[in-house]
Amino acid sequence: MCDVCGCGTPSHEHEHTHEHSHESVKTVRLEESLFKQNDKYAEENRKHFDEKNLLAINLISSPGSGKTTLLEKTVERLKNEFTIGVLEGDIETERDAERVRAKGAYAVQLTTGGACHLEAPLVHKGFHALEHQLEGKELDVLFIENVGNLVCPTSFDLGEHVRVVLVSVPEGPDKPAKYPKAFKTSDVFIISKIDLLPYFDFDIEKVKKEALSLNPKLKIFTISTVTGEGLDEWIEYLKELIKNKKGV
Ligand SMILES: Nc1nc2c(ncn2[C@@H]2O[C@H](COP(=O)(O)OP(=O)(O)OP(=O)(O)O)[C@@H](O)[C@H]2O)c(=O)[nH]1
Ligand SMILES: [Zn+2]
Ligand SMILES: [Zn+2]
Ligand SMILES: [Zn+2]
Repeated sequence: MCDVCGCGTPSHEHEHTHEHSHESVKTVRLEESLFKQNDKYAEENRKHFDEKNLLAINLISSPGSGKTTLLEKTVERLKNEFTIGVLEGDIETERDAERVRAKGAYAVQLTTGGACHLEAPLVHKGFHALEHQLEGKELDVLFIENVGNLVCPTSFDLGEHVRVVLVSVPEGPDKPAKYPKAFKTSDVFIISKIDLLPYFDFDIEKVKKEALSLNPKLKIFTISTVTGEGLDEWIEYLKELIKNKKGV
């Protein structure tokens, strides 16, 4: 699945049975240096964002949970008041960046070319590329849409201030229990596509309770971008955060 973290690499098999201590040591070292490098850049990113009083938000979810659609609606609602940047993480294609650009955001597509998550060095590069588009303007908020995946992105700090995890109603109610790290490391939980609740066996209160049992600090929103339900609360929350960050 992933060229970088090797999350989909099959373990090798052969006939003899010697211990693989040398290989496991190498793997651990590689992982350590990968995370060290990531954390160094994450701190650098956060420093850049803080120097500019810019609020950075990292959105993670399974593929197709509605991250880009929510960003389209969010950009529509915030663009008159704030300057918005978006970094769009995908394995391939420029489509998501084009979608949010069409709504009025400055956007840079980050294609990972195989990796199923974003890492801080690529975000750093993308942020500087985004700055070149601004023509002297200052960003107020930066959304980073991670690659659709509920596992790997949870292990990589991108320098964000707020991490948001989305689960859409058709994905089913078992996601918090199955992917606890996504909920433990996030600040906000969005249940998306709630217009589909009549058609799915999805007990919202139970899902909220399960998520809160993993992380009592989670702020929870329930949203449909089709009916617009829940969008006001999300937008008000963002406005408050952006203003606080700007110190106004
Ligand atoms: N019914 C319903 N469909 C939605 C809603 N939000 C998004 N969708 C649909 O869900 C599909 C996926 O939406 P995207 O916004 O592209 O999802 P994503 O999370 O950005 O997908 P990836 O970038 O591929 O991970 C699209 O067909 C959307 O129209 C919603 O609130 N209700
Ligand atoms: Zn998307
Ligand atoms: Zn990965
Ligand atoms: Zn830099």
